[in-house]
This record gives sequence, C-alpha cells and structure tokens, in this order.
Amino acid sequence: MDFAAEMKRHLARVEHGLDLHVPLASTRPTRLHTAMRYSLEAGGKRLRPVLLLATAELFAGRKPDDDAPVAAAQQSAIGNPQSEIPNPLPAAVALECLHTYSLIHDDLPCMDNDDFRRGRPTAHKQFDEATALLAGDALLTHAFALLVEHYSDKLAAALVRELAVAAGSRRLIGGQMEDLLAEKKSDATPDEVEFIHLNKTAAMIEAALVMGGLIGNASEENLTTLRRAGRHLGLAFQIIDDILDATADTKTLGKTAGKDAKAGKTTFVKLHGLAASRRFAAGHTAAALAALDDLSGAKSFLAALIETMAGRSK
Ligand code: GRG
Repeated sequence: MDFAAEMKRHLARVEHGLDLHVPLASTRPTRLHTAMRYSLEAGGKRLRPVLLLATAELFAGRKPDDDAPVAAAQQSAIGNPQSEIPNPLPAAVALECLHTYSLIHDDLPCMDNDDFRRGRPTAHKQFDEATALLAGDALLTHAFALLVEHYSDKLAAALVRELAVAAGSRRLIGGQMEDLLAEKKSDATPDEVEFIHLNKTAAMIEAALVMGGLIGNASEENLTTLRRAGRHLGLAFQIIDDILDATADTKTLGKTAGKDAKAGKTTFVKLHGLAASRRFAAGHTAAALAALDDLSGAKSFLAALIETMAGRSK
C-alpha cells in the first residue's frame, strides 16, 4: 500500500465531494454560500472525512483501484469506487460541514475570539459576526440534509442518529460548554479535562469511524470496535493538539499557537507536562491500532493514517 497515493486519492474525493455537495457560492443567498465555502475551502486536514471514507472501504470487500485518475468522465464514479456499498462521499462531506461549523462558531468573539484559522482570517473577520454565525448554522443543518437526501431511510436514520448524538449537548457541544467554563478557571481537574477531550474532540472522530462502518454495513461488534478505535484516536489527537499548541508556531499550525498557556488554561500538557503527555498520546495511538487489529479487511491505510496523525506537526 502506497500511503501517500492512497491519501491523495481520498483527499481528491473529499474535495470533489465538497464541490458537488455544498451550494455554489454563486447561488442565492450568495453571501451566505460564499461564507460557507470560504471556511470549507480554506482546507484543513480533512481527517474526519478521510477516516469515514477509509473505514467504509474497509467493509466494501474489495480493494479500490487506487491509481484511477480523477477524470471528468468518471466524476460520478469517484464518489464510490466500491459499488457494492452505498456511496460514502455525501456522509464524508456532511462530517466536514459539521466540523467546519464547529470551528467557525468556536472562533466567534463570544467563544474563543480567534482571528486566524486554517491559515486564513476567521469567518467573522473576513465577513462579519452575523454572517459567520449563519454560515456555521447553515453548514450544521446542511450536514443532516445530505444524510437524509443521499441514503436509504434505514441507513439515513442510523447516520443521522450517530451524527446528532456526537454533535449534541452531551458530546461536541457539551464538551465545548465545559471547555469554555474551564477557560475561566486555571484549576480544572484531570477528570474535567478528560470530559472535554472525549466530547469536544473524540466524539466527531468516533462518529467518522462509526459512520464509515454503518455505510459498510458493519456488524454491531465491529461498530463497537470502531467506536473504541475512534475514542482512543480522538484522545491521542487532542493530547497532540495540546502539545502542538504549547510547542509549534502559528504559521505551521494555521491557527493561533500558544493560546492555552497565554489564557492560563488547564490543558493536558499543563496537568501532566510535555513528556508524560507524549507518552499518553502514544498509549492512545497504540490502543487505537490494537482496536483496528480486531477488524478484518485491508487495514493498512487506516493503520498508517493513525500512525501519521500521531506524528503530525500541525
Ligand atoms: C462551537 C459547538 C462548538 C464546538 C467547537 C471544534 C471545536 C468545538 C473547537 C475548536 C478548538 C479545538 C482545539 C477543538 C478540539 C478539536 C480540534 C483539535 C479541532 C481542530 O480539528 P483539526 O485539527 O482542524 O482536524 P482542521 O482545520 O485540520 O480540520
């Protein structure tokens, strides 16, 4: 397996999916659609949609023809080289829309008040607060519309449920609420920090793997294994995010670095120190890989992706 080529293929699918499944900036209301696309097209690692696509392929039962060029004539096939499973691309786009909404709202003056995201001015800086708020709202809503429009009733219900729970008050939004409260005090407990990581970060990564599994018609047992892998991967991802915030620069990250320490925020790094944080991240990465071992299928891309994420620099 050529990891770089596989990653390129998945990323091309995601970009194609965003082109295809998000309203064009030229359509009315153009300001809103322009703002939605501004934040989406700023890039980002596309980690969650790639995880979803790769997981769905795991259950598709046959290896994709990874060198197939992305030719215009093949546009309709790009979304789904494995025709025996439903096309995972609209769900991958839904996940990226939802994730991008959370970033836009997180950057708003009433939350993190950030000027810089994905290497660009944040949405409220580029447009205005009301437009950024509405672009986030619209991306959130659009995510669910995509799931309902593109999948059979039964699968759509399962996908909507998974995403709604992951993005809801007990998980993503709940994690964000606790994070905002924790920022106001410098003595958050390890338990509070773990709640924030599990819900603000790991929930959407779990959802990526589980939604991929649902599209691949994975068994209940395999869905549970995917959830476990996602949880560990998400925890590793957030600990590494905390480490990068403390050690990397703004240009490399594409978002403001050093914010946590400046705000006196209790992070994993503040609680445990850099060396122990690196050990915890490595432990969660190993646990995610071990969970993957419990699944059958061609797992080498997913395993390599998990390892790459552990060594990421942004
Ligand atoms: C506003 C409901 C609501 C939630 C906000 C996503 C989020 C929750 C806050 C952003 C700040 C943060 C550090 C969140 C933890 C999750 C995380 C590391 C998000 C950034 O994800 P990346 O690194 O971003 O995958 P890109 O830009 O690469 O997609």
